[in-house]
Amino acid sequence: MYMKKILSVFVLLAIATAVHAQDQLRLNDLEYFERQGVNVLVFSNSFNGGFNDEKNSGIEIIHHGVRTVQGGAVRLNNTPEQWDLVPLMTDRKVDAAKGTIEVTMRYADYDFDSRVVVTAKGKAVEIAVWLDKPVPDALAGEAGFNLEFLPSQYWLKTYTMDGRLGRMPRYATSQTITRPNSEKPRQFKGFRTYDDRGTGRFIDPLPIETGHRLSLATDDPSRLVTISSDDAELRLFDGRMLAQNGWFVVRSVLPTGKTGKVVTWTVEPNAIPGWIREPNIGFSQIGYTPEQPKVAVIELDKNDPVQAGSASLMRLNSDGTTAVAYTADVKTWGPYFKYNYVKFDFSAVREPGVYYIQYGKTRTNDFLIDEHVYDKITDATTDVWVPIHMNHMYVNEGYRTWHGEPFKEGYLQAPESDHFDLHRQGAQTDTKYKPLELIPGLNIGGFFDAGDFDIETGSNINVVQNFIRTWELFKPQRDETFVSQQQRYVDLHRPDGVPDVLQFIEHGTLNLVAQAEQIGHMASTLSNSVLDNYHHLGDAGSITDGLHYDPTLRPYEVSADGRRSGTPDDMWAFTTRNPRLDLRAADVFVSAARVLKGYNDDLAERAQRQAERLRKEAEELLSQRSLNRDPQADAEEFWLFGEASIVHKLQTALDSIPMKDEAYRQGLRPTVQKFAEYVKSFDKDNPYGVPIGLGNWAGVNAVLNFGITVNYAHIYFPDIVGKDEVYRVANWLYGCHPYHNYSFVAVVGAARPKQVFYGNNRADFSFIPGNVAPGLLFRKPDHFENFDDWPFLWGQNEGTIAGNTQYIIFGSSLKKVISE
Ligand SMILES: [Ca+2]
Ligand SMILES: [Ca+2]
Ligand SMILES: [Ca+2]
Repeated sequence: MYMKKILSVFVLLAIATAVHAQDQLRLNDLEYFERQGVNVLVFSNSFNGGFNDEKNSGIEIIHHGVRTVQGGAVRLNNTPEQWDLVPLMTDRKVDAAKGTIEVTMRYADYDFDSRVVVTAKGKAVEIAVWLDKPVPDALAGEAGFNLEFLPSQYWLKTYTMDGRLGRMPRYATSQTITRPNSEKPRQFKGFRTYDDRGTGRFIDPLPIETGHRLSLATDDPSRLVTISSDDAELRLFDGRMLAQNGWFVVRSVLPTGKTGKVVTWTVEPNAIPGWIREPNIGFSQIGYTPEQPKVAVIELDKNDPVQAGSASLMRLNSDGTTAVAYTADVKTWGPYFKYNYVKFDFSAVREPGVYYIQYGKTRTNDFLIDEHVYDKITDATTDVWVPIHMNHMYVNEGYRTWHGEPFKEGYLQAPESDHFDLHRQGAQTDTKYKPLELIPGLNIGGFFDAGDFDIETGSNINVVQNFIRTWELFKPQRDETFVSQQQRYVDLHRPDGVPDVLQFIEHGTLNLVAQAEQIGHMASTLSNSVLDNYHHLGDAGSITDGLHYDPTLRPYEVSADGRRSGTPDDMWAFTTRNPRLDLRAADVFVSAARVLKGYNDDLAERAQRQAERLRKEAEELLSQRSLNRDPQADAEEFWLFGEASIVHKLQTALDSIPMKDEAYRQGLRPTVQKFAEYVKSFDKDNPYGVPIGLGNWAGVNAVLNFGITVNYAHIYFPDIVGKDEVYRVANWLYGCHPYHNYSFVAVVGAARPKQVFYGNNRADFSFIPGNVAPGLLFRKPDHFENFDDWPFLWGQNEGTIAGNTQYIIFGSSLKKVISE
């Protein structure tokens, strides 16, 4: 008893010391400020991504495990949009001794430099903006220091500004003014995000509140942040007034004519004392077949001690009772980035039924063990997601219209231009058309790229290829979709006697062949001509007015015959010739001709004819160009020898097996052996056993590629790549991954698929069934995330047409393996 008392005094002392140390924000070895429950990152991620303001950069706060604050930087707008200018980080200095991070930012368009110095001060950080030269006249009153708060984590929560109470709005309903366009800071490359309807004025949001001391989320300790400033006014804005993906913004305008330390804020994110993140039990939401390995991966806070013997599989009986089906010790895998991982193996349980996992106080939702759990994994994607993405069609489902027929006016020859979606049109059109001349016949077939509505030719080639591979290997006869090219009408859940995959191949081929016939070669893209309709959310049929653009009319004016308008909204075809793209198209045309023969003979013949012509012309062009080496070709070859090369090369070889003899197959054995070792290497690389990408776009495509190759390698070499390996990618996709345990495939995952995606209905915080999210986005230096209450970050939530058709191959090959 006595000894025990002494011990507890020691323990209490130790805890008190630890609590005191963890009370303070400290600059850690990974170069961010940390205390238990709070991380403050200062330009660990800078604004240099592919699409300007990706809402992933600047000063960021990860608050009790959720990245709720970002965008901290000198910005030129009250509520910056994606294409407003972002600062280039020109220098970043970390001073461990002083506990400061200093970042220098530059706006080259305005020759404007500023510095931000962030210093830990107890539980808070001081953020100071320094200027060596005053704010340029053109930015007077516009440049300010901004910090952005995630709306879905702050709406409906209470705040105070200088003692005045308020509640953060659920929907954008604050006030705006308009100002002359001449006062608007330049947007990216001079594009404009808005259509001013001929007024010559832009919209500027007014602040919701102003003052010097702001506390946000006073009713939620996990989100409470207090900001105070003596030398600058704080203004609270709602960025959603301009753009649905806007965040709440707190900002202070920089004073004009001043240098030195011009704005000082103290920012204190509240930390819940002793906070420990709840364990995330990763498992497959769609469930498990009785025979397959079943291993849950449990993600633990680094301060959360591993609980021995405490994982159980619980069975929900059909009479309403619950029973322990299995209990085992968890096995430690170890640390991976910021968390610690243990595994719970319940493979021994084979009895079909409804189960959940219990670890300590955490229990999962329920899932099935049953031999049929994989039967329907591709149905939502083929029956719903793909047909909704059919361009140039009216798409109906029951009582609901997904979209009207888009782009009835067709496509114009793009003039020489840069583009906001990473395309360029060179000075030469490489066609017989003059800039802005109508190229006839392109408004047919094809699939929307992703959360946007353009036809990316490269992706559409992939789509047709993916459907052809699916068709030739698995011959899916599923018919749930009515497709009439003559009526330009698609009706979901209405069988029409033709297998849907055949109709999808036809639909993709129609657009690609039209490009080859009308343009003479493949366009790089058929895309928006103006930024203000590129970010369209809503009915694809209303992106353009359906009337031919006539520059002799005034903007918004319609001709007397009602067929032309002065609104320059027509889509453009980007036609700079790329013979390598033409070769890819030629390959897919040959396969399409083979598949479509007997179903649509006319299209099959046209595809074959274009294949032969494109190949001949492309080879001639390439041999001419090889005298003068094409840098783009070098870049492509480099990619092939990069990280993806082993998977890519093996997949290409496996795809040829049906056309080759047994000697060829045997010749592949050493490569497949090597691949099998590569597959196993991921068990050491990370706790989840799949290739986890760390790029700005999360890695689902690489994971799916990997999964397809594992499936095919098992189909052709079951003695080298065992059946157990095919479940790796399925587990990952359907919930066994970091951050949360939701299925990355919309509606697929019995109890808990993700609920929001970056689809074209993202403004409704919704999803299109069958979409596959890119998944887990890595933020430097150690944070993975996938928001399920905020759809607008494309790098984690946007499914693409190429990726989702890749998923169909993955799912079809997995079903084949499992059914055998
Ligand atoms: Ca696009
Ligand atoms: Ca059909
Ligand atoms: Ca038009």
